[in-house]
Amino acid sequence: MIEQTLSIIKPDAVERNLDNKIKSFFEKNNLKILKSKKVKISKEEASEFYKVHQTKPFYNDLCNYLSSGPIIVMVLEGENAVLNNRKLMGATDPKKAEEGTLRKMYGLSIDKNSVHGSDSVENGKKEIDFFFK
Ligand code: IDP
Ligand code: MG
Repeated sequence: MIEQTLSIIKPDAVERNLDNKIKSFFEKNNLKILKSKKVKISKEEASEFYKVHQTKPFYNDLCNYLSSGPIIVMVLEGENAVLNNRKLMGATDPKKAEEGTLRKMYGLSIDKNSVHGSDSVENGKKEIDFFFK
């Protein structure tokens, strides 16, 4: 099934100018970049975006982090885009991510893990609307 998913290049990766490398990695792996923009969001917007994690101990740090610098938000499209993107990203903790995944290649730590990807088609739609509606 052709799906769409939201991808974010997080502040740590934007800061290190990894955006072109990450974008070509997606394109080489059957994910077409339909939309892309660089934005800086407020802490309030980050808190809204990561609302599902509001009860987690790391929520406050996570929202501070996502709003700490420019990010690049993208709509990716392709066959099984949600799962494909999750595989390309690798495990949340870069230390546990498989070789050849974005987080293994570029992630610095569990919080500065370079990329975000939607975890379902349904959440992908919500996340795409959040940034592009
Ligand atoms: P995901 O990004 O792989 O989908 P989630 O569990 O949805 O992982 O968590 C969202 C983000 O919250 C992660 O990408 C990571 O930056 C951060 N995070 C997750 N678990 C922890 C933790 O145990 N400590 C600190 N940050 C965490
Ligand atoms: Mg998640």
